Amino acid sequence: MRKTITTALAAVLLAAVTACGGGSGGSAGNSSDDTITMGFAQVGAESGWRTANTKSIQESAKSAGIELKFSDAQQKQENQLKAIRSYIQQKVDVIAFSPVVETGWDTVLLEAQRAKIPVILTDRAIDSDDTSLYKTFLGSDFIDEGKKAGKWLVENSDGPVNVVELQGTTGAAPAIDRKEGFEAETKSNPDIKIVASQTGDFTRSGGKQVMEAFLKSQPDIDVVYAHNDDMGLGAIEAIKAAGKKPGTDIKIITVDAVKDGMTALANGEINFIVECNPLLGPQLMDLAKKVVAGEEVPERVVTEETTFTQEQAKAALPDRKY
Ligand code: GZL
Repeated sequence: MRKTITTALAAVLLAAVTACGGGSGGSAGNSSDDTITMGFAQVGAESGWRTANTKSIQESAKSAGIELKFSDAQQKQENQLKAIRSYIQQKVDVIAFSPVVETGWDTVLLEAQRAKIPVILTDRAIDSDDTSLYKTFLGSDFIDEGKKAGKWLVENSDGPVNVVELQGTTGAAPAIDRKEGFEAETKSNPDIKIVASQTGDFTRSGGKQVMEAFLKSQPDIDVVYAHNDDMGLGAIEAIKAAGKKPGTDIKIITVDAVKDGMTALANGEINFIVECNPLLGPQLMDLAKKVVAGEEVPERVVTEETTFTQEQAKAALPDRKY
């Protein structure tokens, strides 16, 4: 009798576990049918780039038939950590996120691994020795972006050049790497000096505040290198308020190429923009389907992007998607 009860209990338990392990590809997903559920932990809504990136992810999930759970961390790592843990609790099929900073992710990603939920990094990378913590990283080469900015300056300057740098969020991969790339490219020219460098946190208000301080503390500024358009646009406001002409008295180089930045470039208030493509949604959804199905994916997917001069911006603006 006891044996019969035990066997029946085991069968019930097995059925329960199998039901919880629903979702396609045998992952931990809890979707009742084959619909993939993705938990996405976004950095925030700090810039025009982020807005375009969020729109791309949300629209692509809809087109791909992927159920999207989405959170905005307001640029705080603790909020991203909370969101990822919530997705683990909800047993989503796949987690994707753009790490606001490079460090502090190993523990939560181990929790996802133990829960058998695959993770995809998009936009920004993490600094971890354990590459098994995520399936792939889809995003730009930020060092290359910094090099492109530096190369333009080397090719378009003659004699001593004092540069002030508006850095992105402290500890963020794009901030660290865009600085590294720019310095690597400009160190070949001893006339180019970075006389001041401070974070504006990738926001327009941050760029304006830091530029106001630079204009007071630096007697002779020739160039602003801003790690994104939004900080560059904030710097333009500060430069104008100080009675100077942005793009002429002080040249400006930025990264992103969002519509507001491209408009300032076309108007001559910015001099050069390095593109950083935010439209990662379609590739992310393709990668998610492969990962959930247990298919192999490349460890690194680098997004394609270019650079813009004033003339190129004028030509590109009418068709610009973001
Ligand atoms: C870069 C992205 C950066 C953008 C900023 O991939 O992480 O964050 O350059 C955004 O505009 O805030």
